[in-house]
Amino acid sequence: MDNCLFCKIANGEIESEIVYNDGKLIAFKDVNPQAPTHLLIIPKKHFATLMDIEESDRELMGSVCTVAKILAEKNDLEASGFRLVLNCGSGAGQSVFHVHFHLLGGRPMKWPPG
Ligand code: DGP
Repeated sequence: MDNCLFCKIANGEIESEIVYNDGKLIAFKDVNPQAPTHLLIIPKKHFATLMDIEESDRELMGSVCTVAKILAEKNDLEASGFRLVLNCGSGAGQSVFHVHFHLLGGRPMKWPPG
């Protein structure tokens, strides 16, 4: 997708600190971290929001949970806990319109989120 920041990160046009890459999903450090661990997990395939995925994307999107587990283990977050967040739409705080999951950990979390 032309002019999509996260597509450009996924294809290497824009630099980022990539911490995971399996060909279909990548994860990289958030440029504006809200917790000691703040990673973004994204499908390389472009979807502007979660509402753009289709039934055929079930496996791809489901695999995000497995990658979140792998990254939680790598960052020693199993015991302390962590949060996996997806903002869908500007009303929910989405600012980059390429589906991404925030993996946040390393500090206590409150509920409900703001
Ligand atoms: P959201 O508000 O849910 O759409 O989250 C977008 C996140 O993307 C936000 O936490 C900051 C992060 N971000 C924005 N631009 C860049 C960038 O150029 N590089 C990286 N690594 N993260 C970015």
